[in-house]
Amino acid sequence: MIRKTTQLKNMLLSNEVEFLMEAHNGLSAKVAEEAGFKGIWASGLSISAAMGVRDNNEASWTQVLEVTEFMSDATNIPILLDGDTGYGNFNSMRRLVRKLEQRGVAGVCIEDKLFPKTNSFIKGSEQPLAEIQEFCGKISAGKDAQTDKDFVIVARVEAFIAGWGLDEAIKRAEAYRKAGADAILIHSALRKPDEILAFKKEWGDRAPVVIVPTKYYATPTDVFRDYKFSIVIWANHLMRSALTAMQHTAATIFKDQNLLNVEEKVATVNEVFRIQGADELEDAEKRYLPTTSAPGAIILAASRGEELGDLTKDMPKAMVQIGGTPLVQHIIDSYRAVGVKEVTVVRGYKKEAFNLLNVSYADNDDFAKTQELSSLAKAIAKIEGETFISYGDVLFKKYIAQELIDSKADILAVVDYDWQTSRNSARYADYVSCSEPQSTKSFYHEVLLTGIDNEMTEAKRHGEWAGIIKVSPKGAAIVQNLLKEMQQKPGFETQRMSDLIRALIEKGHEIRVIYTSRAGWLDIDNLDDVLLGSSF
Ligand code: SPV
Ligand code: MG
Repeated sequence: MIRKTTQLKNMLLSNEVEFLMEAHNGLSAKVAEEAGFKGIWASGLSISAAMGVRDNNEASWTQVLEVTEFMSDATNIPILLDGDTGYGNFNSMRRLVRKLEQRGVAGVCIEDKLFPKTNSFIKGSEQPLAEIQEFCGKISAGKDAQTDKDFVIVARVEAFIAGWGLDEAIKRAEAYRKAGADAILIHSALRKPDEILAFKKEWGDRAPVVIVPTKYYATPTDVFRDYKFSIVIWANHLMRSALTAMQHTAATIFKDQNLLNVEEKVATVNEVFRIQGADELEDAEKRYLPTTSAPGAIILAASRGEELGDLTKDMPKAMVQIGGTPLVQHIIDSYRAVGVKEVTVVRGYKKEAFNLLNVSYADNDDFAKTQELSSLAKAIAKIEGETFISYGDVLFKKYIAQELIDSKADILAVVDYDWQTSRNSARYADYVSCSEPQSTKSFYHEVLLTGIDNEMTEAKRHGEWAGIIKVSPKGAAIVQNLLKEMQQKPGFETQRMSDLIRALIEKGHEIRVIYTSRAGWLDIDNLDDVLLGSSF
């Protein structure tokens, strides 16, 4: 990319009339750039106004420098700073130039008035001008201080403003050119462009000439073209338009005491985010932030649980009270205890009975005709990042959730090695075989799940799956993809979690086993369990 200093220099030297748009902070600088302008005028009037102070050097030069730094960081186009009188003598000017170069500002314009200055449109004729030699020394000092050969110094002649006439203006401009100024800014407060046109006619092409048609705004731009001015500065119009808009908005809201008449007329918050570059930060976060976001949990709670009889007439099993709290809330509490943030409950039967706080819901409205995987599929987008998947009728101890969190394995399943002491051998159970029975070795999570089947022969059984799995971010992607694949095949409606686990094994994915005893979990299968649950 061409350096900003070189861009501004090229604008000064080009044969076309070029334009600088005023800006006074990072936001307005972005607005000017997005509108298509090739360069920015960092106006002293606008910057001071935006700061709520007067254009009389009430803001210190380093405060102005800070503003220009934000403007420079916010844009890719060059900035010409309105440097007033250079904020002091030749020495101040040297330091200013060096600091502006460091902050990426492409040039500075200084005017031949005295510090502290007053805006040219306030009693201009009463304003004293700088002594010519003193001002020339300031220009030379600035040129000697710059390290980038294309940094631009514009000398602003205030002879017309102070009422000194054309000859004085030309005399000063010529002295400043000889002192090293890259261009002359000739200023005028007349409503007609007479002074600046007379100046340009007399001056010819000795050096580029910059103008500020704030007062002679009705002059057609083609006149400036005909006279071969170099740069036209629209010097304060973003600040002034912002002022009008803000006054109107403030008055309307004050009067209405509501936002209805304003909302449609102001930029949306999303537009603010866009111009701030929020997208870029989001991308960068993906690249640079560690992906240890909080784990999530999906709880399958779509079924009625007929075995609980009248208890589930008006509510699903997951909402049945256990010790005064809904069953599923106990499960959520165990998850929260290990740092789970987002909990998704898949509802089906009597879904309106769910009234949990801080959970999101997914709905399997076909719950009567479908099985567990159809419910899981309703929350498929939530199988992302570290995720627990479990049933809405299985209580488990917090230490089990903690053990699952502590393991970095991609897919983990909790297995009850105590299957023989099942309270109710007639109930449905997902029996599993493992690479090894429970032993101290399983403490290190080295045991793999090798099969799952509710009709598995006793000889093969190492335990019963406790209805809980946990996946890492990588494991989540595996499960999500496999579920998508299974969804496409006939018979998906009747498939259970055990079918998913079996499919994972068949595809060669390792499922690590966390062994637990009966003491670690409790599935609520009948009224006895509901009572047991309150002391679990
Ligand atoms: C500014 O924009 O601050 C200027 C131009 O210096 S003028 O206000 O016209 O003096
Ligand atoms: Mg100014």
